[in-house]
Amino acid sequence: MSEIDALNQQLSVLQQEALTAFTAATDVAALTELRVRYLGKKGSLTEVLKGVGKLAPEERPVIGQSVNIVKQVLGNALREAEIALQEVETQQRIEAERIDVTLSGRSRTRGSKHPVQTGLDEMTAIFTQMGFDIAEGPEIEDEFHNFDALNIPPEHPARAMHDTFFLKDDEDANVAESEAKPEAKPMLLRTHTSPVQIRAMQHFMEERVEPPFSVVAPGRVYRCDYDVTHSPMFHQVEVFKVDHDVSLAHLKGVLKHFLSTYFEKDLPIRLRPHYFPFTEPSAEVDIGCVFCSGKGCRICKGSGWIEILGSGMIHPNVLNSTGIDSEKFSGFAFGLGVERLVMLKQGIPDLRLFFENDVRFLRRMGS
Ligand code: 2U9
Repeated sequence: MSEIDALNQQLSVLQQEALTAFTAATDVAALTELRVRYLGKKGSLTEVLKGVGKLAPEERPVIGQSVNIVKQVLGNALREAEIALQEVETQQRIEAERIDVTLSGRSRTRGSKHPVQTGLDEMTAIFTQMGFDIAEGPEIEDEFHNFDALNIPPEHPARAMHDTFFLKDDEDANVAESEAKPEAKPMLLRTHTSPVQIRAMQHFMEERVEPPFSVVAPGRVYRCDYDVTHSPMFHQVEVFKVDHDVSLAHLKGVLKHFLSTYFEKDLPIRLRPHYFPFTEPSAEVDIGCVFCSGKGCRICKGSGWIEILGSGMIHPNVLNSTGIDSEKFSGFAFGLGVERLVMLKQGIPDLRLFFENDVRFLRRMGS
């Protein structure tokens, strides 16, 4: 047999052998190995090419062409086999990962609104329905808005350190201790939402808006206190109305509508004289006991009445401090602790339950 015939035969055997191997491969990785073995730089085809050197120069291109054809045939066969195997592997993966739609679903636990937030929203809504505007303000306040403007004198016990959380000087200005200015004004966590009312009044005056002003201010407040009925953070709703000739009768009418709507029954209310620095006259407001309907029980300590909030006619000094002429205008204001009202409405015995995050409580009370 001539050299060229021998080489051609070698090529044909190689092609057959490779094609058989390709068909037998069961995965893409095996095919990759075969590609290296037959078509790689050190593969069988390269081996065959080494024999070309023994041929006469005019025979060489003939074999070269044959080698190229074999290369092409094998390349095509490899690609086809690869596509087929990839398809099989994809099908196998789909099969393995198939979702069983008949399995029962995994349920997600649903969150709910915190009972205090529900109360806050319900109360605010009653006032917006009566035409009051909602006002919000900063929880970090200065002494002017939290105390001075509200006619609370420097020696008043509400200013004492044990009631108010003051911020350190360096926290006020948000600068390093070494850079803190000694004259920086003291800042505090607001102890009531009244500074929001002051800011609202100032805003109206700056914008040259004339009364009537009707504002409801809901929000978080802070006092250094913790027991069955007190928490260092709690929520207040405060309301004020300023206009010509606003009287105690307007106050009582708004209170009566608010309390009967919130407690969902026609409750008797009474005003007892009291003292607050920011109102004159001032009154504490009681409702007929929601538990015994006024007959007298353990909750109302036999009196038939439950103290619910503080109120009064805005002190002239307070009106004047924001630039409202107290000779021309008068106003009423009242403030309430949201947690206390929610506790009474829902029969919750301990204020601390609101802040312990026990899901059994939150699930039962959530909405
Ligand atoms: C302005 C003028 C007067 C709001 C008022 C009370 C009485 C009051 C307490 C109830 C329970 C706070 O959460 S609590 O401890 N509030 O007794 N609040 S009069 O008087 C104002 C507010 C703003 C400009």
